[in-house]
Amino acid sequence: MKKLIMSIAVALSALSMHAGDADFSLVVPLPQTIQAQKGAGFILNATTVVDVQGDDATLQRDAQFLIDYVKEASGIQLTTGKAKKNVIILKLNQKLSGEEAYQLTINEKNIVLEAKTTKGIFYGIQTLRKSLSFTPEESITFPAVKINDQPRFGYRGMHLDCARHFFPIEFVKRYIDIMALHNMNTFHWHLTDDQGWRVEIKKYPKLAQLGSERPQTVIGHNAGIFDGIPYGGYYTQDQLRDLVKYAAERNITVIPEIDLPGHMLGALKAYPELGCTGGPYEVATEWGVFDDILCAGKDNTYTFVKNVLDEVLDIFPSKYIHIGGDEAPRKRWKNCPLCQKKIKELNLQPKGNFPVEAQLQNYFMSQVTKHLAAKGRKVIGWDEILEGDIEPGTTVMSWRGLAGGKAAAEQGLDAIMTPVDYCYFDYYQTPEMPRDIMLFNGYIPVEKLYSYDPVPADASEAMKKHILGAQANLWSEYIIGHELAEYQVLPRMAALSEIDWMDFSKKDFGQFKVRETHMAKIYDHYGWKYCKQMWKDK
Ligand code: TNX
Repeated sequence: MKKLIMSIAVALSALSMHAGDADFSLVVPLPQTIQAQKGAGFILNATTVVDVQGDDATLQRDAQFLIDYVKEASGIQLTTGKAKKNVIILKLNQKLSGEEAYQLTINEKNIVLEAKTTKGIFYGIQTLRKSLSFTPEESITFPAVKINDQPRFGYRGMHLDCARHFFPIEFVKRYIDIMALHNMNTFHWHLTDDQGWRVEIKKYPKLAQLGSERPQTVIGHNAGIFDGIPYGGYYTQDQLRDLVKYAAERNITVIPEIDLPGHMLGALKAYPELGCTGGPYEVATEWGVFDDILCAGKDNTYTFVKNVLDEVLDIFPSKYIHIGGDEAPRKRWKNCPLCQKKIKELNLQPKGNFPVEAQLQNYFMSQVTKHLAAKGRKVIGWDEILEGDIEPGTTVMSWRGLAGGKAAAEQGLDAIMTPVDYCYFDYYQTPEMPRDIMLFNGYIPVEKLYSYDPVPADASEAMKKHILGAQANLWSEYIIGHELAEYQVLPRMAALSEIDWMDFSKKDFGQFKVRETHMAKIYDHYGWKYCKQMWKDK
């Protein structure tokens, strides 16, 4: 019955509307409140002007985004200017609260977009953009409404692994564009791994020269057959700086990840003296976890890591730096005289069920953390870092389920939730058969992801306080080419955006599907690939 009433209501509102009208009920993530106002709506046409109040340069730039979006979506060319009516006003208002909040007030005369910060203005503009029909129009009617909106979480993240497969910088910008449309604000960039080092480091040129190239790549799920084709690629520091700026203009902070002390074969190939055995090492040609990691017993290793990170800090101004910490086997350290000497010197003792080498790993990580803290930065690590003593102020990225987030919060540490069962976008989003591409064997359909709550209602107070938000990861062992990358993240990024933005109690998968049908038109408009399975499922 409820469903029937809903569909009648939707049908009736559709009847009174022209197909090209703006419709805020179709925006993803759905704004927190949309209240209808008395009176007629606003008619936007080629004579509408955008009035940027004040002299904030960022606001000027945001106005240009708005003008570009309207042009892309409808063909209507707006200009900036001043007017009494037929005007869209953008203004900062210190009386409003919320770092990313905005308020939109629409009536016959004008659209007023106000926020405390330019971040809020940017999201208001995204909402205006997503309300458009993306069909050529001469005029667009906006309903008379008042919208008050702000995100549930301050950390809304997407990750991209450019180590297993390299994505050219043009694609990374496209990925940032997709994120911006979905109000995501953090890009976690996985830049180094066993299969390739992808950052130019001036002090250690061999990282890019040798560490970025593998001789060949395994076919399929480590089937033992190789393609025989050398594979490589890295980003210059200029390219990275340009990307940081591009993302910042779209309110996206880039957090670089230099994965330590494991997943380091790229670096070990270039500088074999940094490993326990001294090598020689090869950049990995298969997927998985490898025994050779950085030696924690040599002073050189610490110097190397600090020097590398100093250059990374210079490129990436983010408050957080991700230093990995995942999947580092301690086999080499057990047999390495220098690592064992270090353990003795430091008088490290095993903790709980974990061997003493886990404490050595945490010593290693805490040296790095202290170095970064002295330069005003904070550290994020994968949840394995909880296996030893951890530096205060470290943020845990919880990937192996809820446990990491819980344990972190109980120790008073912040956590970012990226559980493998919900947030791994390298997994399938289509059911068992038929599957036309080879990926990891996990299955995360959009509906399952949509049901995820980073802070469940029964969570402890500690969790409520310390969970910063949710992130999804696109590991790229099997992600070859930008079309597949887009297909894997869409439409799942839209579901993630509602997880991070909306109150859990307001979410409804059926309604999300209706909104997403509209969003798919926007994806089509920009030529982004996406998976259509959600619309095939009942
Ligand atoms: C686990 S999540 C990894 C990655 C893999 C991924 C594949 C994490 C911290 N490590 O190295 O690419 O699984 O899904």
